[in-house]
Amino acid sequence: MRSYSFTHAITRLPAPSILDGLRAVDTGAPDLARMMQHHADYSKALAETGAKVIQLPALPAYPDSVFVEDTALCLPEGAVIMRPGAPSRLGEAGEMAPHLAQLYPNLHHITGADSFIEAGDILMCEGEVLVGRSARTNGAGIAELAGILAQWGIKTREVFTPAGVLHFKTDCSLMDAETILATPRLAASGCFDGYRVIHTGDGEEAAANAIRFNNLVLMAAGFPRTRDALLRAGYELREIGNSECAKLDGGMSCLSLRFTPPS
Ligand code: CIR
Repeated sequence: MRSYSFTHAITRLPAPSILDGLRAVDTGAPDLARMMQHHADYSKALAETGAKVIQLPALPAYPDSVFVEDTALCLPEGAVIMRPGAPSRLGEAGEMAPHLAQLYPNLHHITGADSFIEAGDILMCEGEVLVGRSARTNGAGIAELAGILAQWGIKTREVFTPAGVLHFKTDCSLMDAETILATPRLAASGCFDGYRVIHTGDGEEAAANAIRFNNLVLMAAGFPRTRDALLRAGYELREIGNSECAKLDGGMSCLSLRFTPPS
């Protein structure tokens, strides 16, 4: 299953400059030591599935660089380096490119001066790729990505991110080829019609950003109603502390690139 079976993940250690990371609402300074502990738990869970986890060093020049997901989309056919819509994050994409170039002979780049796209807005499903327009991702960015994916025979479907939500995947995650975990406000848009949808629990919208990685579902700790719904559905869960990344609007998906490079 290309949408959740992976041999590799890339993570990046948080830097002390994380204190300057972007956030919609200031709920207090993230605690770097606690974030490092959560990050270690996260990497350990990924590795537990048998995947190779490549941990890149901290990049203090980019306060949000721990959120590597936004820099690239990696598929079995090739990888695409994004053009983040947040000006302070634009350079993170170039920092990721040489690492992916070692694994992908087929490395593409979003290049248009008016094209902006962050991979937090991209949900890779089994038979299609959903891309949400957001404050970080615009029509030109989506069109450029869709052109690259079309060369590989992959269908792109544009969807909308709810107002005030950072990224499309802030509000949803793929659980398996047929199943999406989503907030009721996003699922109500109809974008998951045809999929089985598991709703996050009442008041637990922040649990929607989870990941399926091989046999495991990694979810943020502290959301008992969503956890129980996923357990009832039969998923093998790992709850990971996310209190510090949450202060920066980050969650489980943001912390890694997950992929199987071409052999
Ligand atoms: C930002 O605002 O860009 C970061 N503080 C959080 C990025 C989270 N990334 C993601 O949802 N993929």
